[in-house]
Amino acid sequence: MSEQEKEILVTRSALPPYAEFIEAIKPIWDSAWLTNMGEFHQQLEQELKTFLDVEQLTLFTNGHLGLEMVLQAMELTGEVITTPFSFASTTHAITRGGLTPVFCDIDPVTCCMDAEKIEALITQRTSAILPVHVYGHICDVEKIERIAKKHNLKVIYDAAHTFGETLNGVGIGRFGDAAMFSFHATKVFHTIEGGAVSYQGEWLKERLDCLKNFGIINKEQVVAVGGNAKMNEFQAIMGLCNLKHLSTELEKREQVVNRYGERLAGVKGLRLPEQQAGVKSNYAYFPVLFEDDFALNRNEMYDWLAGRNIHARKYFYPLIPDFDCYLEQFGQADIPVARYVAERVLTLPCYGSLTQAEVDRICDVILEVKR
Ligand code: T4K
Repeated sequence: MSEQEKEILVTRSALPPYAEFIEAIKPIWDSAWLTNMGEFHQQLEQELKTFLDVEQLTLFTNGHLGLEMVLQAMELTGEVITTPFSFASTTHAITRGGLTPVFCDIDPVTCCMDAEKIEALITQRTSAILPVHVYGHICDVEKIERIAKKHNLKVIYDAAHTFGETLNGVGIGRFGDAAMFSFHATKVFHTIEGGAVSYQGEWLKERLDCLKNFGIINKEQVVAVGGNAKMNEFQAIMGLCNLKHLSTELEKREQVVNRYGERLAGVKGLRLPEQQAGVKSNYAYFPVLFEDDFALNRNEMYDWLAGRNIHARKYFYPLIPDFDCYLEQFGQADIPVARYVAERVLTLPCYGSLTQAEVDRICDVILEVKR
């Protein structure tokens, strides 16, 4: 297969050198300790606390269960204001916890929840706000905090896309009452599957540690209806290895994003992501809006690229309230901006091992059709 025909997927997991991982897992054959908060689990938890610059952090076997369990730990009730423009996990965590999602429209530039539209959605039943730092773009954390304080609401950020990001030098996991990071294989930093919740305060640590281990606190006491969301030792070691190579991965991603910018900025009908003031980016995604004055609409462009073996993704389409499992369940959400973006956005391939030649090939295919 020639370079021009080689399949390019939206992302490709970064892996540590094989020999390094094999060496790192050797101690497991001596200890035979595979899971249940072992030595490597503890080491990764400590290293990530420092790396992410957060006060407290609890690891999970995936980000989704971390989100479900932090909502459970906070004993939320009633309604949770959230975004319709996200991965299924965000709303599923709310509904699986017996809570009702209330969908708030998004900001047209960041694609995060539009903080100006939150207050109009608050009712007597609202207990929390669950925004997403989508694509690694940061929500208006100050405004959201002001609203939450005024109405006595909890704020839980879905920070699945924001590993290692900072806002004005502050770790992104420090904003809100809690933040969930995903360490899925497709993320900037991964533990194969995995995730973590960061938060302030010892009380949440005890609850989360307990909930992720069936609600067990010692050999004879089960104090909560928990589940099994423990990260195993192989996952933790993958994380420890990947952490060592993260800065290289980020540098390579930055080059990919810069190259897209060089090739696609200023093209009529294309809207590229904007760098946010004060944000240290992790270059997780490269979302492009195909506006109405571009030669092809988003769906046509998706097919055009796929026909040339380039597999971009419609993150995030359809919107969550339009999923079959949610249709007509939560009333008509007033979300015109989210609808506009979801119809036009395509996330282009973006990962550290994507070469400049491959970025150029993707851009050539896109630009071949411009008016
Ligand atoms: N909140 C938000 C906002 C999220 O985006 C996510 C996860 C979560 C919460 C939940 O966190 P976790 O519980 O997952 O920790 C992928 C990921 O599976 C999912 O984790 C992620 N969001 C979502 C945005 O993307 P799919 O269904 O698009 O994955 P899939 O299998 O189509 O993979 C995409 C591409 O990644 C493939 O084309 C190739 C590459 N890939 C995939 C896998 C599985 C690899 O290179 N290696 C791999 O092992 O959901």
